[in-house]
Amino acid sequence: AKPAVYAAIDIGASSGRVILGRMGADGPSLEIVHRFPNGVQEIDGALRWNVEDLFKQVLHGLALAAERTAATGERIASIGVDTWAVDYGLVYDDGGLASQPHSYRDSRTASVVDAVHGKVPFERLYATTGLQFLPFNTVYQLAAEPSLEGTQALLIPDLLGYWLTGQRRCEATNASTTGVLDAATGRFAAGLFDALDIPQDIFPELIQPGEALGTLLPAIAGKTGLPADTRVVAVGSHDTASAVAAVPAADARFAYISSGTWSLVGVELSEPIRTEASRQANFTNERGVDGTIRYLRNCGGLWLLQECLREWGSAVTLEEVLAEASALPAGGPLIDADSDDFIAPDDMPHRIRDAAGAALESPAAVVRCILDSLAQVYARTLAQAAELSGRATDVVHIVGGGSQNRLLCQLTADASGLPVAAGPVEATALGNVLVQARADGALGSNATLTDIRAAVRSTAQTHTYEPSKTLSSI
Ligand code: LFR
Repeated sequence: AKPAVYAAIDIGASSGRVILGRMGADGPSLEIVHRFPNGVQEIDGALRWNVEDLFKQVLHGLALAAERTAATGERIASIGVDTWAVDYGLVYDDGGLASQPHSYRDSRTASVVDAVHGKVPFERLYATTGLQFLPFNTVYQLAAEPSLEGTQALLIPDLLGYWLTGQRRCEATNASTTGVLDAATGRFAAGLFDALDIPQDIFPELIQPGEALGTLLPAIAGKTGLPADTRVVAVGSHDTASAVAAVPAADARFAYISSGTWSLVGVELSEPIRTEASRQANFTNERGVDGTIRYLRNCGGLWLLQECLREWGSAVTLEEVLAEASALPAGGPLIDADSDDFIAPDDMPHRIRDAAGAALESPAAVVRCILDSLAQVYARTLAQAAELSGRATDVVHIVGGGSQNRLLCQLTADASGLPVAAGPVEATALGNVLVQARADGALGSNATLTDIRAAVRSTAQTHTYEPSKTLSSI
């Protein structure tokens, strides 16, 4: 019999993909069967995701995956869904959506943060959840809703899973970004719900990565051409959890940067850290696959570059502007790439010039400023992560889109003084596929995260950047 195939639905802030993952004799391989754009849209006076459109794209991708596997005689063993975190759709009892889900980039929470902290001071929130303050954490978004009555909040991957299977659950790694999950127990903190006037049943029951969510609804099986007994399996549905699961680290002495729209910079721990120093440094304790703690800081990311490229249009290509930026001298102007001022879309080059207090005359100068600044943030955050956690690190793994940005990787090695192992670019999809494969028994019995990472290492291409004083080597 042909080996089983796993379908990963992986949707980020700027694009989504439906991917087939195969477990070959020498490790996993991926085939992208459908790619579609995503982005925040101004809908009904707010920044939102058009999640109904995304679901249509998902179904189209699954139909292509069904065709593809029918042609090769393969069988799709399961489907897993991951997306960005914190955002959700409010669903009525009858399954209808109250409105298109808000994006975390919408400013609606600005006016409610104080009221939330008035009910439960941030110190207490952090002592329980260990979650870093971000103005868009789910807890603030819920407070900004005109009404929660008669609805349940389904995080975006859970919403897509519900539409595929009819089953409502709240996947645990993503639940850890809501701001109401207890970091130590991994359960919802009932006391916080009461104190914040959030209905106890606003989220459905938790589900852990690797557990089966359900099988396809007959209508979905009909639309996609997949067998109705095709299973949907919970994965690390927070994209960062899947990415970290697929960091190709050989031992525990590593730090990681999941570098995409955002940069998630940190280490993997077995217990949360909720000290005063950790709170001051705004470090977060998100949950990873197998109950691990992703002790990290959410830092600014390639969003700044993406927004500039969007503004510049076809006149500027990424490859050319990166080559020019690499040729510019080190020591140029810096911005705080981490500032909340860059969360909203539009007019990014202008905002960066303002923040830099420099003319930054060419696109290359703007790009160099962004990348120098990101590398500074990375280096600072890596040092903090090591200090706060006591975890010694010999290497920094950069995974995701940023792993392909050679200038960023080299600047990070230079600024941090640590070797950077870059890749795989598709860590998130690999983490999604491998958690499914493990649940299907394809990694042997009792496979751990270490085995998942060994599987990634067997096929992933990584490139190492040694710290240097000059950029002449790239
Ligand atoms: C990355 C990510 C981050 C989260 C941000 C908003 O795609 O999931 O981990 O902080 O998006 O959800």
